Amino acid sequence: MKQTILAIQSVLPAEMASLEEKFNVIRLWEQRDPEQVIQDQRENITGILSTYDSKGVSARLIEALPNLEIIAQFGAGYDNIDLTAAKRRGVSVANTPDVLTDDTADVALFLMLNVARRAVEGDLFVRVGKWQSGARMPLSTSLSGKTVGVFGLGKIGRAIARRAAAFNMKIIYCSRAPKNDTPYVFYDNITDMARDCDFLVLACAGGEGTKNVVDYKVLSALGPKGFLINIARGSVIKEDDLLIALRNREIAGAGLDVFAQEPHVPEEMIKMDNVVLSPHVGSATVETRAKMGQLVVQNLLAHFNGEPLLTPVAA
Ligand code: 8YV
Repeated sequence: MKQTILAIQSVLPAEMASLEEKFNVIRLWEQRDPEQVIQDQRENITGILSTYDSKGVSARLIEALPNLEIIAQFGAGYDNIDLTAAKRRGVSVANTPDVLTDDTADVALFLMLNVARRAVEGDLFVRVGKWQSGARMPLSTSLSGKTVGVFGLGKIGRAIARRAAAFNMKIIYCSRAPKNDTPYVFYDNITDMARDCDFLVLACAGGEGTKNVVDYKVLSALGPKGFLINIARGSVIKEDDLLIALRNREIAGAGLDVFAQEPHVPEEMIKMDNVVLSPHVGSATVETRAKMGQLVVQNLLAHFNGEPLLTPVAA
């Protein structure tokens, strides 16, 4: 008998098709009354396919599904899932790390290049004809020779560090504990690291442990020549403090792929010329989204075949 999977959001069509071949899939985003569908199917649902950009997998949802066995997250981060509730109910959780490491690290680099080298501004400068009419683009800032401070030296943080090293940058990092397999200098607190770097790059996990870590104090330490880059989670930054720092030019600029209340972006930020904005696209390539979808399907199949998950989230 096919298991029933509650898909909160869609994956790419090919992976959706392979999911639907093997499971009964409830396409929740297409339902007129999702709450009612969950209520009607509560006994049947044994798996959830979740994504970060959908509503979270709350304790309430987990408790409402008495036969739930697995939550397969389409993403590396899983701060949208109530892990405590999953653990309490003995529900397994899987995510999709590794396959998105390189693409997400690329986004950190493109944000650094964009904001420091004024790429978006330059594009507009040509499009509106300013260059053609003799105006001069303001000068930008070099990456080469500068210091990158990576907050969270996990897989993505390390991939960012490797790329930054290829740009002739010095790497320092801050994480819970020093890593003895890297040549980079360790900092045990983000404020000190912010003081010593030119680009503060956030690559940590989201959730309570990193909530509002980047506040006014950290931004002041980064200073008027420093850039803030965020490819982690919007929750890591106190967005109001960032707005103050950007407004008063207390930092040089920011490159942001993630925001506190996605897809909402503060109105004031949209008007700022010292910010490059990106709509949470770290993993958003055709290649990576396909690999993520395949991994989700493989994790669900492994679970229901009684095999170990390919990429389990530690309980
Ligand atoms: C999202 C991400 O999962 O992997 C993560 O943690 O933030 C992204 O890859 C993606 O936007 C799909 O929701």
